[in-house]
Amino acid sequence: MVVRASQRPALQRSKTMDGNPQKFDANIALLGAENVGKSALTVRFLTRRFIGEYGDIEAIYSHCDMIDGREICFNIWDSVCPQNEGIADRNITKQLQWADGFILVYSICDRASFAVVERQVRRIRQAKSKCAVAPPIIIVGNKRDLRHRRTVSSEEGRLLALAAECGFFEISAAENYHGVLLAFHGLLDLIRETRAPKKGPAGIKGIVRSVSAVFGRRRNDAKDAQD
Ligand SMILES: Nc1nc2c(ncn2[C@@H]2O[C@H](COP(=O)(O)OP(=O)(O)OP(=O)(O)O)[C@@H](O)[C@H]2O)c(=O)[nH]1
Ligand SMILES: [Mg+2]
Repeated sequence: MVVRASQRPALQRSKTMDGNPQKFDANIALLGAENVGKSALTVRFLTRRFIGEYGDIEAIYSHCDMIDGREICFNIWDSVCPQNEGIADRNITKQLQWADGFILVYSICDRASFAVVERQVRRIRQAKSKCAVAPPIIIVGNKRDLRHRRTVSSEEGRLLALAAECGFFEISAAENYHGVLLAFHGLLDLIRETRAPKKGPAGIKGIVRSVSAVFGRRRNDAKDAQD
């Protein structure tokens, strides 16, 4: 079931700014195996609270905040883990159309959930060829408060992120808000980078400057030779 908690169209990639230059929309999809804490992370980010049990509802939430004097609207798709690979493939197509960036969550005490994230990274990166810009990904190892039951080392998480050019955080939604905030804001920064206009080739002024630098140096060299 998909519950929409926002007024904006659910399956539409966010437009740059809704006509308001001060507003920035970021569509974020949370993916991962069952029970890893996707809903806990979402609720922590939205309300700063950890409530313990969340059910298995799929929902898109909207949350706006002023960050550095600019209104930022986070649209967060808290997904449920697909039952099989076929559904996962269909879902990823929809999610890629909608999302500006992904948070892939595993539990540090559930090895199988890490394997799910490895597959999801591959799936997103393979589908990347269909997108104009590769969507940024943050990998989150959750349940850090249960490190005495850890089955996935921090190193493994970091290496996966490094290999797939993703951000990485190991956090506990249960223990604190700050780590969750860092993960969401880390992804926001990456999304903003993908939307920033790329620098074009040097303009006419740059060319004029470099040409005159070359000729200016030649003139000086010739003058030095004469002296
Ligand atoms: N100890 C601990 N428990 C957590 C943490 N985050 C979530 N949980 C617990 O893990 C269980 C699953 O959390 P959910 O947020 O429902 O996980 P989910 O990934 O949304 O699960 P599905 O929607 O069923 O796929 C709940 O009992 C949470 O209380 C955490 O950081 N530490
Ligand atoms: Mg959930």
